[in-house]
Amino acid sequence: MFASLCLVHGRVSLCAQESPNTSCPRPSPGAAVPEPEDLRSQNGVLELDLTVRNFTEPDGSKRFCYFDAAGNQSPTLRLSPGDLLILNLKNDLTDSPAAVPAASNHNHDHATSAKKLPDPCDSSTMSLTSTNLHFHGLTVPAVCHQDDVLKTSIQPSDPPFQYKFRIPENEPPGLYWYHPHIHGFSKIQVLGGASGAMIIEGIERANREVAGLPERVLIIRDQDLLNPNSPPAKSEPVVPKFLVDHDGDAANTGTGFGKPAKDLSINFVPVPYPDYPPATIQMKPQERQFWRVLNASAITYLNLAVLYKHAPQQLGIVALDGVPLNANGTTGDFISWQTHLGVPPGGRVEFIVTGPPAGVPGLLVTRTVDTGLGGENDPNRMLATITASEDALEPRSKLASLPTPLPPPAQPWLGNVTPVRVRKLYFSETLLDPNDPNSATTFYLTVDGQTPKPFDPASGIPDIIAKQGDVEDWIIENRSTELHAFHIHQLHFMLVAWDGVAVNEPFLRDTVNVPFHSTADLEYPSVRLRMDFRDPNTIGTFVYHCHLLEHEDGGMMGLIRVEPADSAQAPEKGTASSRTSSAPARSTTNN
Ligand SMILES: [Cu+2]
Repeated sequence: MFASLCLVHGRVSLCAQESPNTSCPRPSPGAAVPEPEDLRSQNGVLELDLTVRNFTEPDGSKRFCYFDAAGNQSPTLRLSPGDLLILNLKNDLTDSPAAVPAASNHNHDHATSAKKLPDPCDSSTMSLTSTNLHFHGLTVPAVCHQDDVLKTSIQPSDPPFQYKFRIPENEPPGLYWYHPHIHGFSKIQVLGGASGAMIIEGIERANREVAGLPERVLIIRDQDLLNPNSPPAKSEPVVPKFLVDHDGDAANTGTGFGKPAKDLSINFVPVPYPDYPPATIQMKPQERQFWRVLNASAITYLNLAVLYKHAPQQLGIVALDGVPLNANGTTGDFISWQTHLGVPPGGRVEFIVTGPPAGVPGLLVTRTVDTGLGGENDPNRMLATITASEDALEPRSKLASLPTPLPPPAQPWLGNVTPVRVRKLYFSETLLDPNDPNSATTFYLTVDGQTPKPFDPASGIPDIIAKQGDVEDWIIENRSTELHAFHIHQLHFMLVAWDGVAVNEPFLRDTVNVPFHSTADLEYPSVRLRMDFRDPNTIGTFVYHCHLLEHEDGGMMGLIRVEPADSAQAPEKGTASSRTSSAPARSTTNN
């Protein structure tokens, strides 16, 4: 069932639903791209009630939706650095299948006890109806009521659970997001639509090129195919055969065509296979706008392009993963002009786009991404038409025209800090039956030298112990034949080298692709990342993982403990001493 859109204050919006208790309304294919509702902090505080619900729609699709108190879905949370967020999350999920049994030494018996509910701050309950929130990209502490995802688990019987923390004063202005992070159930909830944007205000203070621009938040999500049994459109070249990969998704055809692993939606307007009827965006002719795009897909990579009369347009990247591109403080109002923008699941890209001239048809598309022999199929497809019209409504939000510049960063640029140690980690996969490519896959993210095993939520033993205040280099290898997206909570990192070639990007990321392995490779593909543990909030125990959520749910996750600077080093998994190189890496290219 699709809900119609409605006009609120003259703008297309997702309507506040009359009965959000009975459905999870979504726009129809081809609809105008609605803007998520904005909830803004006032007098330094944003307090809101958010309810998560799930429904099986008449078409059989499983949806998960966040509603605010007014019934708006997935509102955008807008706060400034220093503001207080108070978010009361009510879990109204239903239809619990059997909960995943937690490890025997944990308090799993609580999960089935009607009388004695587990403390949501110390619960190991992991089921389809458990939930919590991760604030992706924020450098806030990984503690309960803030950004802990390891022990925090909220059950439907719990009263509203309060998230309460201050946005750090030094949080870079940009696009962040919130989504559930229950191990084993992240994919189904996010794929069902449980995600929303969060904006730390003030990007025009970091880069004056965007001052005064109208801004548009676009959230690309993926979902199960609406028409899984349809043949491809007749306009497509014939692709030899359809295979299914280890995860049961349509396998990479390597051609840019064929059945996608998942459908995409843009602000919940579905763009279903096989014809990809585009959603619609109107702009005033040749108007400059600032587009803030979140890839909230569970497994789908994006490679965005804007085409006018089939010609790719220049898109001016201002920020990636919530951090302005001029973050190293030396590049002024730097903008990187590109004709296509790769965005892994979990990643964000914020860019300047100029609307088409009157009468010129425009298209927002995602081009194919080669995810490797073992990867999913992410073919070329349309997302939205862009039509120039003098009558186009302005987006709801506009950046300030006369911003006060941000103060310079208090710490030395990460790229100028010598790492105190180098660690190597690697992504790998094994098949239950090595001779059967369709047998079950186990996913690993292993510290080199340790024994690969899937993430065990009950273990609590860190795979890596780091010190607060340190900067380290991590080399992440990919020993599997599919692309993975490395993400770590609580901090941003700098991409130092890509596949052995120094890039020394003058900006930061929190999610990065790690290229897939081919049998012809002499070495495993890798990225080298400079990891920043200097922020006082980057402390405690938290996770790093692949942001393809079926990989994360399947075990491709590890645990890091960042200890206070003055603490004695405790052992990591296995024997710690042989696991890390203590030699400082003076060069970023020699490894
Ligand atoms: Cu992965």
